[in-house]
Amino acid sequence: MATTKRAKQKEANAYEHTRTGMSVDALRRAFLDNLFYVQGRFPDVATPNDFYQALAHTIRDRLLHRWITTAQTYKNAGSRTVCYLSAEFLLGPHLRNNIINLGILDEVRQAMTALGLDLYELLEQEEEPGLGNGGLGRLAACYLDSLATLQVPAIGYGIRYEFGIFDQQIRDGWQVEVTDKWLGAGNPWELRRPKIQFEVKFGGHTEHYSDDGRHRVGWVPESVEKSVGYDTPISGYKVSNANLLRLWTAEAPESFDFQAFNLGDYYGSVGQKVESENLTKVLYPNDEPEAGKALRLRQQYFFCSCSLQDMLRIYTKHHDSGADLERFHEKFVVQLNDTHPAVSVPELMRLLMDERGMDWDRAWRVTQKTFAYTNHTLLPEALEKWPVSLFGRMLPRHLEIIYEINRRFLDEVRLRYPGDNEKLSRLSLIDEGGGRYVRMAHLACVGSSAVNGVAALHTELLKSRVMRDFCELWPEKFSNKTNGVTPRRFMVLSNPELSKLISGRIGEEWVTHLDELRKLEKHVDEPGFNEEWRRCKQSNKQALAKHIREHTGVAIDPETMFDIQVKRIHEYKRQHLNVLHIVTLYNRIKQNPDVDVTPRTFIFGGKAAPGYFMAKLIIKLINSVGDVVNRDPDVRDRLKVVYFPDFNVKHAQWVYPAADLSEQISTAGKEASGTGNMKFTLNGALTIGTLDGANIEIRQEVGPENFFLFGLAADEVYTLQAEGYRPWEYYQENADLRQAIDLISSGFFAGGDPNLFKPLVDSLMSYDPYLLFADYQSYVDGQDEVGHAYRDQGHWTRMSILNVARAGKFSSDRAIREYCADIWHVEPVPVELPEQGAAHRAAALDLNNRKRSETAA
Ligand code: NBG
Repeated sequence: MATTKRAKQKEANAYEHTRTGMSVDALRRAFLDNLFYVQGRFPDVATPNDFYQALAHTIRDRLLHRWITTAQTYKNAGSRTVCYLSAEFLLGPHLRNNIINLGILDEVRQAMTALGLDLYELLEQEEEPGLGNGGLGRLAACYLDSLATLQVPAIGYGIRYEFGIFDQQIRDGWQVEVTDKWLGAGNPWELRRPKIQFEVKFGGHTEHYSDDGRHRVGWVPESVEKSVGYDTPISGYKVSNANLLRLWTAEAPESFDFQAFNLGDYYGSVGQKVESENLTKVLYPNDEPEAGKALRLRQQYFFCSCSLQDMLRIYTKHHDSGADLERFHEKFVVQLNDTHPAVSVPELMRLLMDERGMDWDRAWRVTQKTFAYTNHTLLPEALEKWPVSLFGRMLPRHLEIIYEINRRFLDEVRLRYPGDNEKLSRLSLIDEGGGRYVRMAHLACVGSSAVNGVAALHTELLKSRVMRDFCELWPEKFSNKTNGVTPRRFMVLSNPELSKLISGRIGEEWVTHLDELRKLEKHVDEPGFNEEWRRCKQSNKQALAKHIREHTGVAIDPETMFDIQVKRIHEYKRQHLNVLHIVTLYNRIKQNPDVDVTPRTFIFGGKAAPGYFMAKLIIKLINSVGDVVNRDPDVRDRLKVVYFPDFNVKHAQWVYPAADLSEQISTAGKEASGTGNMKFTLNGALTIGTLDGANIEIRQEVGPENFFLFGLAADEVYTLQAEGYRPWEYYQENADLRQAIDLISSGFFAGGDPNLFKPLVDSLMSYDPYLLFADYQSYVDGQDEVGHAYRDQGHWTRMSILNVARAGKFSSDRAIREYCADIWHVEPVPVELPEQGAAHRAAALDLNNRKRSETAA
């Protein structure tokens, strides 16, 4: 029975693939065509990159077919579109993801094999677009994936940085930053759209005047920049929908300033072009002080203005009631990914009022209904604010609008809380305490109809602390949307073996309905299954070991526990707490060489902001401790420390599937959610973690008995800080801690230099806001428990299976469904794909008709 069904399905697939140009033969022919006509190469002289490009174009063409059909379908449906505005999209390599989404991995592999090529070597050629720093940008990419898979009309809008996040090298234990030249070999996934071009003004002054009794405002800018859109298709998993990611780049309005050129100022005229194009040159690393980053504010405004102008263009074109902009929000809902796009609020007001003649009240109604805002951090230093003076100089009209929004808003507050000046100054969009600043989170909140946090605890803290006054004012605006990650990239793509094992037991439904993983629970005590599960992990560990060896020359042993911490390097994420544990184990072994410790390989990865001294020192510390530990014959077979350089999406895909233990050890209340924690869990790693961010929900789902908890809870952190945290006392009272710190202070890991790590130790011993010492003992105890548990491989594997089985909640599909239902109020619009030939014929017909009607006219 089942076989006939499968055979029928196979036949249907084969038919579908022929129909849509995805049979092995069609793929092979298209590949060769692209090699000749796009790359201009014969196989004999083609480089691996030529082969990659030819295959990428082959796949892209198949997506374009879907994409055009999707655009038509959405247009005809007249449905509401979600616009996801984000300064970062950390997409990761496209090729394999798109092949998987098209459901043609086998076909492509066969087509390449027939030509004597190895698909996996070609995949390795791809440079990933590193247009993001970390979790926030990666979340945006996961959400685009889910939006397309769920068939929701959506556009991602962002910036096409010429240089994305820097490439990281480790030299002598230190981080060295190297420019990321991701466009160097050409980007086959994007289409330049020279006609989708907008002007963006900067600087100058405003002029207020009366026109037929109506108050009008003109903005006389100092400079005008021009944008060009680049489009990348975003495929959904095994659906015909393909959405759009539109990234903006700045181009000089004229390649030359001809006037200056005629006057003989050749370099000056080229300089203007260089200055314009600098605008979208480079992504800013986060975790650095915002002050003085005028270019960053320029970038933010630039991409928001282009995106909103584009939406207005589409609105006017598609819903040809262009005059009726009062219903704009019925067709577009705009999600602000953190405050980076918050300047969209005054920009939409300006476009509606100054450029389309709408009055304030109407424009404000539309604006508020259009926007929703996601907050991604509670760290005060990460909450964006711009000096009023800088803002006014760059965006004089926007500052006026912000003042007016604020005036009206504070009038409302005064009515609600007469005489409460404290509250007024706490809520104001302008921070008046010591220098004047525009508070971007306040602007985003006032200008939006919905505000959300990214994990349950984070939303609670947002409501009760950072945005408390706002929540009191508009409780209905606030909600929680716990983050999620895409199971396509982070399971199907990066962990094919485990995916196959899972599908063999419970079918393939889980790929789009991750809750289905629950069905694994009934297999948990099947001895065969348990064993296969362990074999998968082992084989992924071998693969990672090989990969690390190729990249760093360091050999690691897949028989040891892989204890992994990969994420941005930051004091609040406490990579140095992990180091304290390593040093503690080292001391234990040195004191008693026969002591029983579970052999572990500690793997670290992550970039530090180039200007964040402490974070860079933490990297040096990890490498220095590694140097000593790895070389010491007493510990060599039991502890190993490696730094895997240049952690990015491509490398991450090797890491998560190979982890035994996931380190999620931030100080409680500091990590908004985390998404790496979810990726580890879904790949069968167990977590040692604090009650922070989404860890809390992971623990709830998988069960406390399958999670290693340690450390203070957020309220205990606040209490301790309020009472006065005295790290010195922990140091005095805890001999192991003292020994670890003393060893670092002595210069033992620094070639005898006691000054190298002094700044780090000083901070831990005095004002440390991340309370390492307070959590130290509890962490070491938790780690001992981990070491003990790992010895019982049967039980460990059981816990690993249960972690996966119960982690269905952490799919980005679930998160996007919640956004759709509660915030965006949008519905799926399924797309039906015509035959490739039929699509061409329809287009030709269309063109003929157009020609005929033009002739007639
Ligand atoms: C980050 C948080 C993470 C969270 C991601 C995605 C910023 C400002 N915030 O905890 O630190 O998982 O956002 O929501 O990058």
